[in-house]
Amino acid sequence: MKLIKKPRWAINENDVTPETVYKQRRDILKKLGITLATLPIASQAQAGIFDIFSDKKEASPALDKRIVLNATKPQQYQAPLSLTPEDKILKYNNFYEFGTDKASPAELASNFVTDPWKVEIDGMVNSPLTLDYDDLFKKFTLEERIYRLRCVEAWSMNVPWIGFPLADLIKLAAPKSDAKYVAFETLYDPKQMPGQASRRLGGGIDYPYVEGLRLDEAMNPLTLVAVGLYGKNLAPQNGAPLRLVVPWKYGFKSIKSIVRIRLTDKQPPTTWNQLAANEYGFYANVNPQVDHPRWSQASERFIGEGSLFSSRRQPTTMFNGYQEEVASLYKGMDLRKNY
Ligand SMILES: Nc1nc2c(c(=O)[nH]1)N[C@H]1C(S)=C(S)[C@@H](COP(=O)(O)O)O[C@H]1N2
Ligand SMILES: [Mo]
Repeated sequence: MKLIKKPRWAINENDVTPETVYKQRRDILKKLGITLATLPIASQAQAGIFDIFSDKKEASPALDKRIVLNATKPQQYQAPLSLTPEDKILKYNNFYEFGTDKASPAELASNFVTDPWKVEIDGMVNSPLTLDYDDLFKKFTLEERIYRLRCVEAWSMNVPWIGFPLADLIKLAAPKSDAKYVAFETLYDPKQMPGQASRRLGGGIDYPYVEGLRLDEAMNPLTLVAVGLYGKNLAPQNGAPLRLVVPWKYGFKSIKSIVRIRLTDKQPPTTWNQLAANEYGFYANVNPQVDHPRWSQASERFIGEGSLFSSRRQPTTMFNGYQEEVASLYKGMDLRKNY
């Protein structure tokens, strides 16, 4: 296993076997009828016991490389939701830069380089700035927040993110008074992102992936820049080293692996809207009453414990359950027109 230097913002070494992986391995040994007692003494030597599981499938490289983060746990964001298991969040992804099927990102992004990294905040601001990799973990107070994530494809997860309010970052840049929108851009690097090098693999999207929010949506306290989940920094497939999380909007608004954040006075173009404007709007607020042209949005498949396809169905709620926090942003707007 590759050893990674301990960054200043980390609180733990990364080369400790996580308890869950340890337990999984022990369960597998049990199923195979292997107990410590039945193994020859020599093979019980610490280093050797789990060697038969040291291929890529068992010891997920993404799990191994992640580092424990130090974060506060503000009470109002510790929602009593049942969490989606970590391995599902790590292995069931939408990240078309690494292929269009759910399993591809975890495989094809495993060597994606996220350190060093640079993110520029510019446009209509008085103090443009650039953040580097370490800044993402040191410059802002990191919080753990449990949020619902609702994909436009009608599945959902509950994720314990780690990150900081986007508002903290935007305030640092000091927006000019005429700025009205925030535009986001994902890294463009076809050498590393096979979906950008092939229209077939990348789902026909014109890269880089772009997204946008109205400035008041961006400044809402719920809008998060995530740098981690489940207590560790993000794996590449989840949008390392930083991605947006806008929990009251469909998942495609939560753009991954961001390199540029630009303040502007015009509504920015957004990737899925450009691809199919009648199916994906700029707002993309979760709304059980406004169906996708090809499927209902009234309910969703919650991805929890157990098989992906036996997951329970649950009703979808307005603004994904965050109406108290965000409904006022859309007062007087026709949400059927502004889907
Ligand atoms: N750059 C980029 N960001 C992206 C996507 C993508 O394909 N490329 N997919 C989006 C979609 S459709 C969803 S549902 C979420 C999924 O995030 P997750 O894989 O961490 O669950 O990421 C969003 N951000
Ligand atoms: Mo999605």
